[in-house]
Amino acid sequence: PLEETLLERWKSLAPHDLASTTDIEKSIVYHTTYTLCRHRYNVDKTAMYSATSHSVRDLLLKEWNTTQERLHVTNPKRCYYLSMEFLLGRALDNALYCLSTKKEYAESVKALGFSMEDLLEEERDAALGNGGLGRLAACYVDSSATLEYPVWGYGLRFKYGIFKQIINNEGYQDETPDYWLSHGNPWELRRDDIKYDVQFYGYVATKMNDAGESRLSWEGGEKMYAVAYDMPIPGYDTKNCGNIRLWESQPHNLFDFGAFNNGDYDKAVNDQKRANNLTAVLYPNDNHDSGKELRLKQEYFWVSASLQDIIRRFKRSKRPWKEFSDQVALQLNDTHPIMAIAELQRLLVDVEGLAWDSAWDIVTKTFAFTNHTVLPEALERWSVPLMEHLLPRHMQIIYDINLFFLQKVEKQFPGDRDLLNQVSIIEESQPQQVRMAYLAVVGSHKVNGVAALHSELVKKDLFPAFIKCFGPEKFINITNGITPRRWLYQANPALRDIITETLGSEKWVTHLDELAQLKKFADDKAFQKKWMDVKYRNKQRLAKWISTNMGIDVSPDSLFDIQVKRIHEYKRQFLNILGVIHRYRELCEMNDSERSKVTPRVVIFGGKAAPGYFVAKLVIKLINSVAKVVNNDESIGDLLKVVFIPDYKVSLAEIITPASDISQHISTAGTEASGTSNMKFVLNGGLILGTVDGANIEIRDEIGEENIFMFGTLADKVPDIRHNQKFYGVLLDANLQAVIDLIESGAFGDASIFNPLIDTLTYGGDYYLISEDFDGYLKKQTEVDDTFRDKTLWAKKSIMCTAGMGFFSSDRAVREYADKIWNLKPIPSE
Ligand code: HBZ
Repeated sequence: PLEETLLERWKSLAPHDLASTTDIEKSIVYHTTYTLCRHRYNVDKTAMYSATSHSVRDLLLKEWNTTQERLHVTNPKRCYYLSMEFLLGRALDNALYCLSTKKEYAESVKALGFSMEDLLEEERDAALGNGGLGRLAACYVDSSATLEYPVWGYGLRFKYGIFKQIINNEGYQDETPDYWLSHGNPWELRRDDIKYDVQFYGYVATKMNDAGESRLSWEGGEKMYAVAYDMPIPGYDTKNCGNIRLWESQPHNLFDFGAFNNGDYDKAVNDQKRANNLTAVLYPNDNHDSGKELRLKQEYFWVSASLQDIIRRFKRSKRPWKEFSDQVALQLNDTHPIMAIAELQRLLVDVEGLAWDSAWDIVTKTFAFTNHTVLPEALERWSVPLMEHLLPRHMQIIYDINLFFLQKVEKQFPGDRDLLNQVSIIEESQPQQVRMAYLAVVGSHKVNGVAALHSELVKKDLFPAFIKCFGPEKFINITNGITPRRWLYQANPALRDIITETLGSEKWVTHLDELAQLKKFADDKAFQKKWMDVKYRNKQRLAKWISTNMGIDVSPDSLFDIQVKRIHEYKRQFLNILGVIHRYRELCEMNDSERSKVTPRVVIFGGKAAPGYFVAKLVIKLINSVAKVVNNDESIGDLLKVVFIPDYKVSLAEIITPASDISQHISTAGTEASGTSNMKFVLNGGLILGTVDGANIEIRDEIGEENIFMFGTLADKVPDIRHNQKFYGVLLDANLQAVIDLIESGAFGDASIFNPLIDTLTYGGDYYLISEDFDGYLKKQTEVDDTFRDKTLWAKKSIMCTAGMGFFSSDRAVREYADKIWNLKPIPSE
């Protein structure tokens, strides 16, 4: 450390704020010259975006440093959010708002000959996630930073994020790699000094420690480096700055000179290739376990590096190990980081020399687990032979964890063999499997679901036997939330401004409950007009995007009906497109007078299918085939348009979300754990058409059932219906049969290609209950059409939607985590 007098000198020289637009201009020119090494004759939009971002990053780093200093001095309990995915989207606009300096930067950029809008469009999305789970992590770090909680995210720095989706000429999805770092990434900081060894393979040996006791030790195998990259996460209206630390894999032996000198060049580069591969790409499956060795390697690599980093920080505090859980809370975002449980136990026992029981006590007080799905195909299981091969010592530890746990259960419920089988972490299949979710339950002090219904299903369907062992208190609900900063303040400036004007302050941005005051204005004609004008402008903005990027003209006077999310059978985009075909059929049969009464509609889809998910990809193809026919049918005109927006991502969601009249959240009841786009649409004054599933239920309770269109089978009826279908087959709804007939007639091109999709309705049962729910769906759609024609009523509903959304702020959700799970207090920046 530097001496006192030197410290003073450093302080006096510390970079100052960029107080004037001239300062900002200077800073941008500085970065253009010295960071990018560009001459003023050679500055394009990309360079200007980068220089501006570096300038803004300076401001963030200043806050980052003071935040770290504050935490260093106060040394509070900290929480680490372990998430394989952080679906952050773009950073520049968000940072400018958080630092309340957007206006000044826009002016400076303009003075230098550019427009801020153009620069914002230059930024590539950080798309290090699949969907809801990854975006949730991004919202939670935003709220943690804003609320000044000492929370860091830990994840992986994938070179390639989720693939870029292209819709080819035949209407199928193609995938291309998303090399998001091609122009560099001004929002990250590589930390060459923060680097850990991570080991794989090898064997377990018995060794003597200094005290002459024998200890098990993991030897041999292969090693890689994990190198840290930090991404500062600005808080809104605070000087606090959060952080996401992402690990990149690097070869351990930079070059095998032995092999090289022997002329074996291939072997020499082998190590490097393997290491570079490890964090190269994010697995593109959502809600589906791939079971691949490389994935398990990624998972372990990430949790091992993160735990080493966390332990190093803890050790600096010189506290005894028994205080670890007073200083550290670890939140496991789904089963992906569950190896952390075995790894912490290993580090404490094998490396730090703690007794098994003391170590296990620490582990179970430190971890908590969030479950995001009850779909069986999504629950991770790893085969025992694979685990023994890749992580031999961890496999032993998992066996021991299981043994001690089962012994306890046996003691509590003597002779209950069934119970032992039900709760065993090891599944007795061929080969044996490690049930990661069970390991999570045994190794955590709290398990939470992500919406009220889901949390009930977690108890009832996933872990019933564990309730017997641990009691119900271990299982809690924390309903998801979204950050109002990105999803209203930033994405919908026009709505933001009238809300602020009406409420008289911006307090709602961090106290979303304030929106309830809008209810007073729901019947106010002048306010309704302003409100619906904003919606109209947002629809125009989206229509313009669609026209420019896709060459399809849609009218903002039509009802905009949107379903954007990952393409998955359980989310039932198939139901939506079947409904569209039904609508088209009806339109075709109408005369002019009947048509004149129809509510014109634009049906918009967006979302990626996992590259290996055949049926989901066929749904995309069907949507595009229908779109082609409908959009080119001149007799239909504006009465119906169908649009599949390619490459749906966070930055597109920011344009799409504010533009909906209706959005669809129509999963088979009991399958969508929560959903978070439903919250985004309603927050922006969009009504929703949804099933009685996930957070739709709580949205209904908050905004009032008169403001939501709900239909469909209830979750508790689903199992019986599926069971009956097995015996009696599926009787297709008559309207649905007519729709299928139309597809099979070749109306949308070669019908045979859709057979595998149509088969999912009948062959072996209609698992997602499309036929069962079809009639209710169509009826609700008719109600939507009728309601939309009553502009006053619609405006009122739209206002009531936004007004009722206070509860769904991620600020509320993060506070709940802090209070109910992490036992964490904010550390105020001022
Ligand atoms: O998590 C989603 C749920 O489907 C959604 O209902 C919920 O709102 C959201 C946030 O809680 N789950 C995912 O997005 N899951 C994944 O993306 C995923 C990715 C890789 C996997 C498994 C699941 O191996």
